[in-house]
Amino acid sequence: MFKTVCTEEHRHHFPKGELYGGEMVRPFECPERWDYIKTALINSNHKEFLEPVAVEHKHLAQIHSEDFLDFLQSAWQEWQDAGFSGEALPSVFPNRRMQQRRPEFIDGKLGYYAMAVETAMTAGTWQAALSSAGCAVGAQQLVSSGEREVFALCRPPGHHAASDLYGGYCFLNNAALAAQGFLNDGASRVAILDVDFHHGNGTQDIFYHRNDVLFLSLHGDPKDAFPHFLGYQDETGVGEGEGYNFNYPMPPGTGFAVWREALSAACDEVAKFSPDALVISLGVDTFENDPISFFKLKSDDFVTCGQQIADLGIPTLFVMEGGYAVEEIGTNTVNVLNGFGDYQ
Ligand code: 7XA
Ligand code: ZN
Repeated sequence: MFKTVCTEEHRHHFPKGELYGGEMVRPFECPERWDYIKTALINSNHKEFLEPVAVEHKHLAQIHSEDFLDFLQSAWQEWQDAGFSGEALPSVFPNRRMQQRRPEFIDGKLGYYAMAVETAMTAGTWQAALSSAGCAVGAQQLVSSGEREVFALCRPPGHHAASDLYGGYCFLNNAALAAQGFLNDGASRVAILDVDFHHGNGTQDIFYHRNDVLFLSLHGDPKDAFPHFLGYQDETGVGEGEGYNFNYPMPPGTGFAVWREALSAACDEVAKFSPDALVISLGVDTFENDPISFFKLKSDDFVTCGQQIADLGIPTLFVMEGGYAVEEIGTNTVNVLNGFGDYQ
């Protein structure tokens, strides 16, 4: 039976709009996702829910820069003080041959810290992001204390957030904070396996120079899929981190047979690394009916995915990332957990 760390505080983040296909639409990343997952957990007898911990500032600052944390906390107020009446969205970016200097005005700051434009901030965004990080770190602490498996039902998600970048619905990198938490609590090596449809660019970037955290990501080829500018196979780490980053990009239409081979290859690397703890960045937007993705996994495939991860025999923390086929998100998520939990 899985323990789940989650909180109603996620509801403080619910922007009305997302820029998609040239128009403002209702965000795909919406509060009902959380509701469907929680209901599926209860229906599958995973009924133990725990509140998040308060993440210490010094822990946040191990993963995110101080100036970025200041920005996230004050962005909404600054946006309002500037007299804007809509939700806070970036509009101008420090692109090629432009200065990488942080502007003073909030419109410029948003572009300086954003890696994409779909993600709006509102009054409760910081509170929700902080509580989501608290779910991941609270769940990590349970695993560090001896639990074999725990689920962090995080919302908003985190894997696109780098040390000083937000976007792709992410503000604080929940999986990275959890991995760092394992190290702080005595682990020597941690692996993060990202099975979300999208490349975990933020997590990769945070640990790219490091050899104490192995990062592996299975995802839509960046040639065709968000975040487009990171996630190629030849990104293998730098300096001490060389050889500790693995990307498995796959083309449109990829089904479970091919996806599973990539999962096996990634699991082989995890086993070689022999980590003390494993963090799964768990997105179920690999599902065949996901509205913004292009893999073809079926609901039952998620059970097999969980079993394959369980085979590693490593204490494991599942951190929720994406998944936008809202009515099936609960079943697909719980299928992974049940596959893992039933297979010991
Ligand atoms: O894992 N990341 C996500 O699920 C968010 C992807 C955001 C895509 C936005 C493209 N317009
Ligand atoms: Zn995703």
